Amino acid sequence: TKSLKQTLGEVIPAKQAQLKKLKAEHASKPVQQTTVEQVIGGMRGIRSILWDASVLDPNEGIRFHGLSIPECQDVLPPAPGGKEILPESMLWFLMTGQVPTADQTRELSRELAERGELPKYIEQLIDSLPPTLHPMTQLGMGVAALNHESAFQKAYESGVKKTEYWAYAYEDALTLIARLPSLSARIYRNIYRDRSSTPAVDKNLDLVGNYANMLGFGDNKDLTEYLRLYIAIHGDHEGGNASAHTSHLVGSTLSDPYLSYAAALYALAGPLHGLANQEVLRWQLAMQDEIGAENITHDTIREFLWRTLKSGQVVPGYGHGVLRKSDPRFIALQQFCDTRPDLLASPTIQLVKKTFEVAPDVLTEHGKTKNPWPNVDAASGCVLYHYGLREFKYYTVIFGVSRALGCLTQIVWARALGLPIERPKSLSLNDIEKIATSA
Ligand code: AMX
Repeated sequence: TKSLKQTLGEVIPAKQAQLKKLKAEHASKPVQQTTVEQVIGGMRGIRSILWDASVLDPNEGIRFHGLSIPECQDVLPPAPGGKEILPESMLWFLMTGQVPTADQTRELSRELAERGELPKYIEQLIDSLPPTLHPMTQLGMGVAALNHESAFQKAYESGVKKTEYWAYAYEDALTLIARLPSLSARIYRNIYRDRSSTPAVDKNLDLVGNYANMLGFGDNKDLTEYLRLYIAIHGDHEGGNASAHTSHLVGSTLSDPYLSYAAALYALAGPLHGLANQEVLRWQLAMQDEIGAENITHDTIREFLWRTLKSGQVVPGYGHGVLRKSDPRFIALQQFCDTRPDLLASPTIQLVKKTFEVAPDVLTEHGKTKNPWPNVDAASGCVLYHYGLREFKYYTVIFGVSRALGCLTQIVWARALGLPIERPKSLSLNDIEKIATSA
C-alpha cells in the first residue's frame, strides 16, 4: 500500500496546476469588498487566507474536504475494535483529501509510533521547568525546542530547491505530530503525577492509544475512544481562527514547522480561543460550588449566568467568531455521552446539559453576542473530568495535540504551493476616516 507521503506527492501536482491557472486567469478579480467595520472589528469575515482542507459554514459548522463530522464518522477508519475516528485517519484525509484504508491508517500509526520518543534534551528541558508554569507555556517551549532537529531548517540552510520544501516540511510535520503525545504526557506527569512510571511509546499502539497510556489512563478504553474522537474533530477549523492563522503567518516566513506551531499554541492559550476549554470547567465547578449540587435547577443556573454577565465576564463555551448555530463538534461530543449511561449519570455532564438548556436564552436576552449557541469547549472538558482527568488547566494541551493536524497539514501545502510571505496592509485611524468620508 502507498504511504501518506507517496499519496501526498501524487495529489500535489493537480493543486499546483489549479493555483497556477487561477493566478494566470483571474488574479485581478475581486473576492469581496472590505468594510470599515471589518478593519476595526478583528478582520471578521475578510476572505483572505488560502486554506484547502476545511471550510467553516456559519450554520452547518465545519466540513473537512466537504464532509461533515457525521460523514467523517461514517468513512474514516477507527482503531481496531473501536468506533471513533482515529486522528491518523483524519490526518491522512486532511493532507490528501482521500479517505485512507484501515491498513494505511494502521501503517501511519506505526510510523508515528516509531518517531514518537522524545529526545533526551527535551525531557531535561521540560523536567527543569517549575510545575507552577502553565502547561500550555511548557508545551509551546517543548515544541519550539524540538526544532533542534528540523529537517526543513537543515534543507533550507543547505540550499534545497523551493519546489522540494514541502517534503522536508512534511518530515517535520510528521515527527512533531508523533512527539506531541510524549511531550504532552511528560508535562502532565511532571505537574500532576509521578513521572518515573511513565511507559515508553508502544510501537503497536495508535497515537492516542499511546497518549492515553503515557498519561496513565491506558486502561480506560472509553476515555481513549473519547480522546480519539476529540483529537480527530478538533484537528482543523479552517484557516482564520487565531491558532491556525498564526501558524500560517509564521510558516510563511519559512520559519520551520516546529516554530510555526509553537507560535500557534500561544494563540490557542488565550481565553477567548482554546483556553476556553479550561475556563468552562472552572466556571461550571464554581457554579456547582456556589449554588450547591442539590440546588441546581434551570432557575439557579439562569441566575448564575446573569451574575457572570453582569460582572462583565464572558460565558465560556458560548459564542463564536463564525458559527451562528450549535457547534457540530459540541453535538458529536454530546452524542458520545448519550450512548453511555455512566456519562449520562455524571453530575458534571448533567450540569453542562442543563446549562445548555438555559444559556442560549439568557445570552439572547443579554443581546450582545451574535451567537448564543455553544461552541465545542462547552462540552469537551466535562467528559475528561468524569473519567478522572480532572486537572483542567491541562485541557488546552489536549486541544494543542489535536490542532497540529490541521495547522501542520497547511504548512506542508503552503510550501507545496509555493505561497509567499504574508503581508497584509495596515491603516491608521486617519487613513480609515479619509477613505470612509470620501467613499
Ligand atoms: N458571553 C458574553 N458575552 C459574549 C459572549 C459570551 N459567550 N460571546 C460574545 N460576547 C460579546 C462579546 O464580548 C462582544 O461584546 P463587546 O461588544 O462588549 O465587545 C459582543 O458579544 C459581540 O461579540 P461577537 O461578535 O458575537 O463575538 P466575537 O466574534 O467578537 O467573539 C468569541 C467570539 C468566541 C471570542 C466570543 O463569543 C467569546 O468570548 N466567547 C466565550 C469564550 C469562548 O468560548 N471561546 C472559545 C471559542 C471557540 C474556540 O476558539 N475554541
